[in-house]
Amino acid sequence: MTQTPDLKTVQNTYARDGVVLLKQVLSQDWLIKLRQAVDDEVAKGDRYFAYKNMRENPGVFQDYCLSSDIGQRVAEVANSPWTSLIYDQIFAKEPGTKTQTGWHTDQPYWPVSGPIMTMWIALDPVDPDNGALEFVRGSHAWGAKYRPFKTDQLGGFLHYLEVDNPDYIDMPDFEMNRADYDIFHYPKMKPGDALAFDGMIVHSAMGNRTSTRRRRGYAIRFAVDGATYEPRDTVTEWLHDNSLRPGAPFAGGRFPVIYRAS
Ligand SMILES: O=C(O)CCC(=O)C(=O)O
Repeated sequence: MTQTPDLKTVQNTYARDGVVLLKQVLSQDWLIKLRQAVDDEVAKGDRYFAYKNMRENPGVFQDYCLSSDIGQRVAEVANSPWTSLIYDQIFAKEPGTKTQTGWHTDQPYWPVSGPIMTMWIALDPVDPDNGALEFVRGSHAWGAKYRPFKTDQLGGFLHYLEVDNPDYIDMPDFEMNRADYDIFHYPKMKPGDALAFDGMIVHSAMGNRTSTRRRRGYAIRFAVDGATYEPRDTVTEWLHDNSLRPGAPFAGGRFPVIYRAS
């Protein structure tokens, strides 16, 4: 039987590696509701990256973000006195979707500096056959701000954005040079398990090589203590909020504080 690690171990792993597996974050009730909500959304037939910010509209996603214990979980893992909500996103890699989601870091796509956490919640069993996420261990701590890029439907590289912006550096070819990096994945996630990972960690997702097994992931992005609002360039515009002052804590306005330690 796998033992659930204590909170200190979880915090240390997250701080050291930039990612940690959390067992059974969802109750059965939320799992059923979120699966249905994802299916309703995906039935609209949009593109892979388009299913985002559902939590801004009333419904299951908003209910989950605002009324479950997820904000508290985030605060605990990050050792933060508060959590605010940035946005949510569905990643449904359906059977036969062989494309690898390219290596990237998330944070350069958002108007924020400082500590950010994604909770990527598995709604199906996830393993290397149907699209496990891969991480470069510890890369969140490198301080490398990689140039954002445009992708195709499924996350394959198309071209760089902000090409003349000296704030960014080009990303090494992690795929070609895998042996040079400490790349790892969690071999098995159960429905309801979550990966908590840092906004600066280098990661990708394998293709879904199965012909029958779905791989639905529900990712929610959160800010924690130390995160500040930094509206920078065109890439991050869709998350701008003029009610926040540049440099202010990333909390309030469009990004409600959903948990505060009492
Ligand atoms: O689930 C995937 O396919 C990709 C997830 C990802 O890259 C992310 O959540 O930042």
